[in-house]
Amino acid sequence: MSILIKNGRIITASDDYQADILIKYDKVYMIGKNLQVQAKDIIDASGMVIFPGGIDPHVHLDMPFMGTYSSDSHETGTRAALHGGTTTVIDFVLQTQGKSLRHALESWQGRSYGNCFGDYSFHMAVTDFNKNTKKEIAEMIEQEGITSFKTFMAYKGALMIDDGQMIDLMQEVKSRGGMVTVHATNGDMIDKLIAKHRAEGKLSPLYHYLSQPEVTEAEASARFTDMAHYTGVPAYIVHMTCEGAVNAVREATFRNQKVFGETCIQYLILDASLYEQDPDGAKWVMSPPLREKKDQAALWAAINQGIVQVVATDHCPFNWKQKMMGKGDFSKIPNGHPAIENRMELLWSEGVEKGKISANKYVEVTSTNAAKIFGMYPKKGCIAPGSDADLVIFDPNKKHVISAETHHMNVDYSGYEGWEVKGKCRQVILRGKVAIDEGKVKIKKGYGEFVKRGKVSKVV
Ligand code: DUC
Ligand code: ZN
Ligand code: ZN
Repeated sequence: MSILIKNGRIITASDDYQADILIKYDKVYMIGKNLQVQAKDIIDASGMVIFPGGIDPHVHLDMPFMGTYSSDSHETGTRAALHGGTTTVIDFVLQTQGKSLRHALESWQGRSYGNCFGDYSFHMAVTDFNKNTKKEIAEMIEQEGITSFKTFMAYKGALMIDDGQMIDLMQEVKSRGGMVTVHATNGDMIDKLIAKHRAEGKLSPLYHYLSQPEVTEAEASARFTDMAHYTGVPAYIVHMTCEGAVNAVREATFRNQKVFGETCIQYLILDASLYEQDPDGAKWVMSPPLREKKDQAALWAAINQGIVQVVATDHCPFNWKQKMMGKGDFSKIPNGHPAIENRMELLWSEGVEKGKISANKYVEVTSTNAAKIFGMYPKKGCIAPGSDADLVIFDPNKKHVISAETHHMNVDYSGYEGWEVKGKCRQVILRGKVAIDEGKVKIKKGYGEFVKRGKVSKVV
């Protein structure tokens, strides 16, 4: 099994050059100018750019949440991801408070195993850290290849841990070579504001936004980075949305602390004015909420400054009927936004095409940095001999319009309906197989493999 891709413009996190790529079996075998080699299949990539398959390290597939389940399964979610150039996702296993990590892992394995089109891995969300859970940390890292542990500083009573548990968890994870990640918002403040708005009869989607002001995220981000500094654990803040959170991470980097930042595509290009629509604003009810234009500017700058290293999605789709569980009460709207399929094309169009980030930076934040931070590099996240042949052959000139009518995610609306995008994935290759060819799926359910990840890498 071999594929020769000819005449493409190869873009990695560091390089940008014209060459041919020979794939043998599941790996990149050789890269060179005008390769004179035999191959079973030849793809002419003239006029195309080729970059490493996208890695989205923040998705919630088939996740029980707020009285329902996110509407993309591992099957539909990873398939939609492939359509949009994302070849690997990292999903979140959620511990049920009072139960073990193993119990949660088995439940996620049961729903995902044999069902994925694309490659996938898991973070473990620790929602109840105690002496039993503590024993399981090493087991997750050593036996399961789950090396990152997610925490929530909000969603009290369901997911949140307190600062005492946080410090204990950080110490254990550090001693075992893992990383702690966080949903950094001040849960108590948010709960207070939600209760206040509800008591005042302020129930429209706008009050979701007004219940989570910037300070709730800035404060928690600073507190988290301080705790990570105190314990010495490598740390990662998911879905940063605002200037205050960026400043907290910048502050931490002054003391040369290992702290990484992620934002999501929606926070770069959508803003809080969408919440003025009622009930349509429910489409953008996610936590943290969309912010202001000044925050978008701060996030783009933070990407270029290397403070934010990853652009993910926090893909957590709910159909409109599910969203309308919160009709007349914003606090009951399931939080989440569908974007797993749109991230790569939107970021190219809004970021590279509009001159906000370079093409190399694009590869860094959509693939390479996530591979490095989460222990998958150089298997994933680069185009080099020996790496998995996960490649996107991308037509930078092809325009298209995003719509729920044509997308592949299992959700009946799009947060980007009518949005014109320049640039489209033409072929998506996963471990040496063409998975998507001009919009057609060429692989079967179950092709996607679980990726066991390494300990926190020395390459970042
Ligand atoms: N935020 C969301 O919007 N959905 C899922 C979980 C989260 O933190
Ligand atoms: Zn979150
Ligand atoms: Zn999330």
